[in-house]
Amino acid sequence: MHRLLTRASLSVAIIIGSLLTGGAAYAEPAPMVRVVLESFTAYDLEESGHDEVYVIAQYQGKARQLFPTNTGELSVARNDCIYISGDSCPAGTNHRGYYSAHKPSYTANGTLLMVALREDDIAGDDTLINVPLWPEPISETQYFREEANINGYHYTLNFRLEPSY
Ligand SMILES: [Ca+2]
Ligand SMILES: [Ca+2]
Repeated sequence: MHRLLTRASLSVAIIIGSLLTGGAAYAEPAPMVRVVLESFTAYDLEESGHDEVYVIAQYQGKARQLFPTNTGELSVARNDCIYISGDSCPAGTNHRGYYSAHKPSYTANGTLLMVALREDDIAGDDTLINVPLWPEPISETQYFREEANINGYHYTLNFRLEPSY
């Protein structure tokens, strides 16, 4: 009887082992996430005439500017859509392309990561959109579509998190 049980346990172990091997064909969740800026649109400005905007990622007390890549900020007018990657600009907006952005990777361990669209101002920069994230390991890209239509301005911000190894 003891011998039979051992044999049964062994065959179960072999079946489980082959299932695990099959499972390995799927992508393992990545230990890091990469922030990829796609676009943002200024439907209505925070100031009159032009806003001077930039996008940053904040992680563990450090800010990394994603856009523009040469630091500083970009002057945008009402209805400008700043395109970097991903979905095309909404119909009726003024498509402004040929831009690139930094794509930093962060450890996916649930630590707070904030992606923010900000407006340069002498009296302290204005945060137009702030997206708090607590990234966990992912195996598929996650898309973020944020919109702020408050305090007299109206912006959208599109970015994605990609698995990063
Ligand atoms: Ca301002
Ligand atoms: Ca300003």
